[in-house]
Amino acid sequence: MVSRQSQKSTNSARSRLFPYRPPNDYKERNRARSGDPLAKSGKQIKTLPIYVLNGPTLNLLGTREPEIYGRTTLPEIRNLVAERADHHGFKIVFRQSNHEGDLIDWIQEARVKGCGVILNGAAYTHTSIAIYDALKALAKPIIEVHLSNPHAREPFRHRSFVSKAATGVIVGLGAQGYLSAVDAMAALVKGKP
Ligand code: CA2
Repeated sequence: MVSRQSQKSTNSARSRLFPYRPPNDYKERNRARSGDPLAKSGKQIKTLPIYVLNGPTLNLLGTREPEIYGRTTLPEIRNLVAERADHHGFKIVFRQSNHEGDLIDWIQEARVKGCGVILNGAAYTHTSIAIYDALKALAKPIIEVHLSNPHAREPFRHRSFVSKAATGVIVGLGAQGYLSAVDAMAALVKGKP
């Protein structure tokens, strides 16, 4: 028989050892949001947004090389992603930068403020150990997305440091890949992939 006191100290020892327990956190937030009676408290728990991060030159989408990257512009992808996320009950933070450090700062921001990261790291995918390290420190679901299929392209695109840290990878589906990534992220966060 375990006394309430010793159960309490076991729990606090456990939470010191494992301060972050993603699946239960996600489930609880989600229950509270949907008004699920299993939610532990009557309090509204705010669901964190999905971070959708885009690397260098993706700001030029739709203007050049449509045969590789399609005709959809990044602002159009942003709107489609926001709509799809909303369908699943999520907000998004959607950003693009040509600078590696910005992407790293935003991945670190998502550790606290996001529920997961969808990342098209563009060329940094194939070069950046710094982004890999930032992703490894995230401890939240990560979906890697590419509009094209890098494996069917030049050999230097075959290596991805992002894939080594990613929960899942979606390539070669154009803008649709971002929407599939939102579907997958919603399922992961809700704990029913
Ligand atoms: O297919 C993808 O989504 C990529 O991440 C795109 C990157 C490329 O370096 C990766 O290997 C695969 C390049 C993004 C450049 O975007 C452009 C947009 C318009 C015109 C030219 C490039």
